[in-house]
Amino acid sequence: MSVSKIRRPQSHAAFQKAKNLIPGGVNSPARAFGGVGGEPLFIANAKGPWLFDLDNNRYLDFIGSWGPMILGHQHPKVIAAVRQALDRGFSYGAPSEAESELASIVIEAVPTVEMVRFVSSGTEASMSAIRLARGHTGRDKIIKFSGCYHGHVDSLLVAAGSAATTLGVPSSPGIPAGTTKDTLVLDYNDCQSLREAFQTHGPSVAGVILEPVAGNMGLVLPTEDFRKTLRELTLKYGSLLIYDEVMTGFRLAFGGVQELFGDQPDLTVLGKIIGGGMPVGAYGGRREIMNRVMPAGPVFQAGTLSGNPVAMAAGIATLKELKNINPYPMLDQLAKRLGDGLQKAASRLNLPHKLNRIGSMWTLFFTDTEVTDYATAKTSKTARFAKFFWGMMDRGYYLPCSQFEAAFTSILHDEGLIDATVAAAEDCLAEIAMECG
Ligand code: KE4
Repeated sequence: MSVSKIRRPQSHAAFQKAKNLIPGGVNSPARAFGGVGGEPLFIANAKGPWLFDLDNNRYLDFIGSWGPMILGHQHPKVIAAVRQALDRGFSYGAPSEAESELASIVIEAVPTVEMVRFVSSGTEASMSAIRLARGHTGRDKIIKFSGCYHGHVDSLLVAAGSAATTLGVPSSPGIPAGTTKDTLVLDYNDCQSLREAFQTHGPSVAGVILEPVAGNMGLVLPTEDFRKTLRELTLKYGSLLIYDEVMTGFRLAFGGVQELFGDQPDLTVLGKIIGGGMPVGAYGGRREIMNRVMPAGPVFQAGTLSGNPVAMAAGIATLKELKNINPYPMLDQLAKRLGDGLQKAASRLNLPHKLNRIGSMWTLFFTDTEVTDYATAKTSKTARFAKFFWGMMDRGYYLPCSQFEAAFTSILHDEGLIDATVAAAEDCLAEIAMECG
């Protein structure tokens, strides 16, 4: 597997030390560079659109903390809000008005959310939404889709069964078969298997959870038919439609995918941007459903740092700024400029590629197959992706360290930076084309 041409001794030393203290030297496998080889860089600090590693190399940041940093790093308004919050204390274990303030902003922004509960991660939010769907419907089965990731929720860490109507099996040690026996895994954008699954299991399906625009298999868009079939079947069988907008919420529009497409899910899962880089997750939906959550209702869910006042302050400042500047048209135009540039470069080199993009989320796949689900995403030549990843890293551009992740631009990725990225990519892709012969 290709790796970097640059030595980074400080990162290397930090990684050796971390590996002795933390499994794999990282606190999340997504950062371990497993999909691209080599060693993870250790970041010293970040400012604006830039990351700086321990060896004082500067990188244009295309992961943005896996989505949250849509305003770039250390946005002055977010910094000021966090500083003010710190002067009021870190955590109370009691309600604070900041929680209602962020809740009001989320409720006003997301079309189908009338009430919201804050937690500390997207995983907690997905897990709680699943529990609520089961508690609200009194049913057990959940449908998810291959390639969609909703956090490390036991019942969702499941490999597809052999047929569309076959219940899933655990995809990780440590998860009892009983935990995933009620989870069905279907293919994204596959309306036929969705119909089959509902014909077989419909009356026992509590909910269907999906990324309404998928980022965790690389960027994959839903077809209109898929979105409409999801809503038609969940309404017909009385199952809840759960949009996991942890990545897309406040990213693709202020009201997320459901604003962009006009969809009406029953529950919405949020995270990332709503914390502005601090640990915040949320789940929300119609009042009649959300009032089933304890202490208003019987469905249990709790958390020591849920609604943490400092995290709330970061989220409030971030969402207020997004509402104030409405960056989405500009984000779309600049990311289009980037995507068009990458496509032109790869095409000129006759390098098989597919560029999937929506707004400021994009993925360059190294395949000549249209990427519409996990199976087609996996036709990408990941060895070429790894070469691209390290070639761009060595030129000062930090891409997501996996073919199966979405890249993000921020409001600070201006035309000059985008054009410089395209120029670097042309150089990098030419090297790959040369090596491929
Ligand atoms: P967290 O528990 O990581 O806050 O959120 C889980 C989650 C839920 N839903 C979606 C659509 C998500 O993308 C995520 C987390 N995303 C990954 C990267 N795509 C986080 C990176 C990591 O795990 O370190």
